Amino acid sequence: MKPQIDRTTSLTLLAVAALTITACEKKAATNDSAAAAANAPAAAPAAAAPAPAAAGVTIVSPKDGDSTGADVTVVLSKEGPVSIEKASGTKAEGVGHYHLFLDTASVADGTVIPPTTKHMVHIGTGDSTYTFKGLTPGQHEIVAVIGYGDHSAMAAKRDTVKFVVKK
Ligand SMILES: [Cu+2]
Repeated sequence: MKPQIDRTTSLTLLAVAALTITACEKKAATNDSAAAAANAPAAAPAAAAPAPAAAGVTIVSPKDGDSTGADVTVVLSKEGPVSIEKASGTKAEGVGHYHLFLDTASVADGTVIPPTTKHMVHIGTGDSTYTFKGLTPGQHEIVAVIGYGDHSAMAAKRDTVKFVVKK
């Protein structure tokens, strides 16, 4: 603004003066806000939101150590930023469906899970339950894994339960 002063009319000078006052008031207000913000951080760390939960699956039922009948309904629950949907055949980030491995090793993250067998199940409908029927008496293990729409295992938290089918 300074270089303009010598060649401006008094009217313009008035306008400039008015603008300057407005600008100063704004600046003062900003400084007050900044001062208030500067005082706030003392309380902020305690109020900080917890880190977002990682995507994963929990086996709600059966519970680890349960005794069951020959037919075992597995109930699953998801956590974190993942959407459980019908298998689409394509990989979309954050979208998948559940897979169960019964008494067999689960695949590594990123590996495509082979087609369904008695021991390897795709819950491709997007459901969160599946019933294994006619399990033999004795101890069994189930591992739940979320896989993408293309059935590749998602790098998400897995869950494992061991249970016993009664004689
Ligand atoms: Cu699948």
